[in-house]
Amino acid sequence: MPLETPRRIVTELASRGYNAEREAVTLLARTSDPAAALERALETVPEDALKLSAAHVRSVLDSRDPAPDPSSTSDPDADAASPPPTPDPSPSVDDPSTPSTSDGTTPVEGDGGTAAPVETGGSGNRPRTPQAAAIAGDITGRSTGTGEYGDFVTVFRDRYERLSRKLTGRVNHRPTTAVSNMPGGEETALVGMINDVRSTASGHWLVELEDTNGVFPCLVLKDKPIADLVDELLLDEVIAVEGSLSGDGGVLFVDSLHFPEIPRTHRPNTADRHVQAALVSDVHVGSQEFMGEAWSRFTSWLHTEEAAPVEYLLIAGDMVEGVGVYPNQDEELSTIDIYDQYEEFSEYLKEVPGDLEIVMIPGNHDAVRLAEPQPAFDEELRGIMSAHDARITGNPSTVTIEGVNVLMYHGVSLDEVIAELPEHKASYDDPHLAMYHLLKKRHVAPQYGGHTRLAPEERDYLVIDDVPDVFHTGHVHKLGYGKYNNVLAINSGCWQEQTDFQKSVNIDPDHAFAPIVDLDTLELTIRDFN
Ligand code: D5M
Ligand code: FE
Ligand code: ZN
Repeated sequence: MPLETPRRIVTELASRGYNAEREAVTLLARTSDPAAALERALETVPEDALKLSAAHVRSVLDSRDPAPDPSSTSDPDADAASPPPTPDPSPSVDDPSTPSTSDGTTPVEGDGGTAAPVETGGSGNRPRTPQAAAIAGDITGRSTGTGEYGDFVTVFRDRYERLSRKLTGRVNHRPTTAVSNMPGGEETALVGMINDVRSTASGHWLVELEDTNGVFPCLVLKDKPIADLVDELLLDEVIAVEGSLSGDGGVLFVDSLHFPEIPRTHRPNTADRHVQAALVSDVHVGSQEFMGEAWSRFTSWLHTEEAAPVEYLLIAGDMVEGVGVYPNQDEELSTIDIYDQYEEFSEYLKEVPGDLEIVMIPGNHDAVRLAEPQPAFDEELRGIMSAHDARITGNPSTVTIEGVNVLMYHGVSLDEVIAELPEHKASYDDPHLAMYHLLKKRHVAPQYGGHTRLAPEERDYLVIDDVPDVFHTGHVHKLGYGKYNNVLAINSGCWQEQTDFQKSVNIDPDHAFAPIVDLDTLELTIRDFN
């Protein structure tokens, strides 16, 4: 059995009936041949000992002086320190009264991250057997776009076709050309992409809908209840409207408006055993504000008994700070070369127990193309991050772990949604509300052109075809979570303290939290490593 990780060492010791001091495990893990070191330690351990002590391991190692593992650079004392439990800072969570949520009652324990001493004797300590994650909807290796105008036509046509299919069962719509030829006063419906939204002189709303045939103007009267929905419309999203034509047949007066939506009846898939996944993002290694010590408290916790059910680690982009992402960013870099940043990130990744399955997608700070969908890290970067054999996939991707479908998307469009929608419908303090709108629109980046750059492809990889069970984003550096029609939405905060830029625009990041999802119940626990 390979013993390259503390957890494996712990498991092996447990199988032989030993407990171990945490530091003893750390010392063994750092040797070039942990299996041999462990054998030697056990050969010489006093017969009545139930616990392998660090002092004993040290004496065994000193007697033979094995070469230290050159891949390990972390501070040998870091693991021994237990961070004090920190109270839950009440990160944003759904108000159960929010009408758009099904129950809004995601249970949370905010008891803080405590790196407990390793106790291996308990029956709960079993070897991990994570299943290989299956990936869908990944652009990597499939990009065909040349950036020509024709590619934009193709990607929008694909978006329209796939999203309109989700609406056609709900309304009896006709193509815009047919509606143009109908007599005034008739009732009808349209399914179209939003071409324009503007207010009229009298305060009503004119929404121009475009389908594959043409464009048709639709009027939402300001005193109708559905007028409340107008402020959540984004350009290029696909909606359906029903209503009646004006006397001259030139405008549709809208009575009802529909989004592609997540069906309220959605029943999420769950794992058939007790197993958990840690969902993080925005590590930003290479930034002066990267919180290396907090990260190490998190990875130390992953080695504890309490974290034994955590078999998956999902990282939703911004592994490193990158270079030249924002003006004057170089003033806050601790590492200026992007490849050096990935080397450093890789060292932090090595702290994660080797038997966790890791899945990573890129973000806007990573060294892949900025336009979405973003392909996964290239061979050179994979080579640098190879130590953990992580699953490296594109942004967005749907990852199936233990039967649970997790849609991972970095989240640049959240800036757009938050900028466009009124405060009570989406804000940095409640990033999950912005995520709900992406679910409702069944598209991870409905409107592009501002923050969001779109790469034209043959297919719109950003359409949310299948309803996910969990939607995981990051980017805005705020923690927020809740359920939207039974889909668990989590925006996972960051591992970077406030930057000067963020200070200047009042972004107050939620850092060093690790949301842990129970894959068998989809319940959430937030762990605090501040
Ligand atoms: O993004 C972190 C958050 O901060 C996200 O909401 C964008 C915003 N941000 C950060 N720096 C800038 C600059 N310079 N301009 C505009 N918006 C910014 P991240 O992708 O981690 O940088
Ligand atoms: Fe980020
Ligand atoms: Zn980002």
